[in-house]
Amino acid sequence: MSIEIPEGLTELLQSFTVEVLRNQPRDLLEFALQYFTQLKDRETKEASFGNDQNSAPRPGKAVNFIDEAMQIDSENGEEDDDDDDDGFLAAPVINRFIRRASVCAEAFNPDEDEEDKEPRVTYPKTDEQRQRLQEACRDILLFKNLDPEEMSQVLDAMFDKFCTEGEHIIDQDDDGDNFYVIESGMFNIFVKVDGTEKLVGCYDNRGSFGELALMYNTPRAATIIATSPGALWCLDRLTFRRIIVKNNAKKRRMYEAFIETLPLLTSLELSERMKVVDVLSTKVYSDSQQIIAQGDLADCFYIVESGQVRITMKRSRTKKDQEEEEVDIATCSRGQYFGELALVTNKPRAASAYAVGSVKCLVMDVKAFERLLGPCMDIMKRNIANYEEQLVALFGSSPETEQQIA
Ligand code: 1OR
Ligand code: 1OR
Repeated sequence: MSIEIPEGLTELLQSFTVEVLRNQPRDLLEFALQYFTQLKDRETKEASFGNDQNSAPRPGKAVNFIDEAMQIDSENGEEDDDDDDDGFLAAPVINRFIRRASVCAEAFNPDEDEEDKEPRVTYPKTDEQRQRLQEACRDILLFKNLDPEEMSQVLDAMFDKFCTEGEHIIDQDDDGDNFYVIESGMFNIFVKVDGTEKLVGCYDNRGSFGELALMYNTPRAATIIATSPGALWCLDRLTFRRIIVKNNAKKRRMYEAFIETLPLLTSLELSERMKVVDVLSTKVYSDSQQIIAQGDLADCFYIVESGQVRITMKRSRTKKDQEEEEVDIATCSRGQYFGELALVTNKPRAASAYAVGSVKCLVMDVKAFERLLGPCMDIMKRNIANYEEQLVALFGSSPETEQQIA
């Protein structure tokens, strides 16, 4: 007796199996349901764009799509650590896709990018609007690693939104729709602690929010309420994922191996370590250039990627002498971090840092870091005890630094 195996069955099951093994879903049935629904949706979408005249299933092609769609673990919202090129370009949940399409004027040009099947979003802007937008986006960490073409696509896709005092821009636990860049206005951040909302911070006419739910496919982690009239620039979920999340995947691949070697982060889960990469940027310094100035306020810390960094401290020459000299107190090389002390103690910078030769550092913005990985601060706090011992060994006791460490 011969049994006929339908064409495509083997590939279909193979692809599904690969995704199951990659994602290790707890609920296999639910995962299968999502997988095959997305597969079918993709096929329907392609057919309606005229890309697929032949409506027979093409498992090989579909697998790529599912690769993108399923990279994020549907069970707990955590990312799959095994990212590949398209890994983090996760497709949106289907109903989101439909909702987005009805809200935005999307231009689709199938010739534009063969790889890129998602419709491009463009909101026309006057020169004046574009300039304001560029200004608002200048310091946005997530945009820092984009190439000019990607940045231009992001600016095209952004649209403005005016808000009134008291307006809820984001409610905790909702699904993520947009990423927001502040042009003007004040906003409070609330996080639920034991069922009650706690004010954990605010934005004052600058900054951005709403990236976490879009990056990690998780519910909104905080509530954001306008406390004054304001103007926001919004970037839709699809464009955010297509450009920013994909770009982060590149960055992860670049830094994966290095991050693995950092003692500071060894206590973190692999997925947490990869999130660290999402919030870091890089800076290059030339020989003797100052990286940190003692006494300055701090908003980031550094990890040396290459080169050496000299840490110095100002000291009076004698007890009576008003004149100060800078004394070398430490050197940091590849893999070591510095600039964390001010963040942990909430004090100005305790020392200065200078590049020795050319230096490349990973820079961690503390706010981005904290909202992702609060516990890492605790690890640093533990390490700070060492400063006190070294301080005594180097100079005898220094009340000023002791106070900072306390
Ligand atoms: P989202 O997409 O989750 C809410 O939507 C946004 O609030 C979130 O992205 C962040 O952009 C922003 N914890 C979580 N989210 C925060 C926090 C935060 N601050 C701003 N957002 N904090 C930790 C509180 C325990 C405050 C850290 C300074
Ligand atoms: P920061 O944010 O205060 C300066 O900015 C950084 O220099 C500081 O964080 C530390 O990361 C780094 N005492 C204070 N800061 C030090 C020290 C240090 N060493 C490195 N940094 N001591 C030297 C210990 C070898 C104590 C003796 C003066």
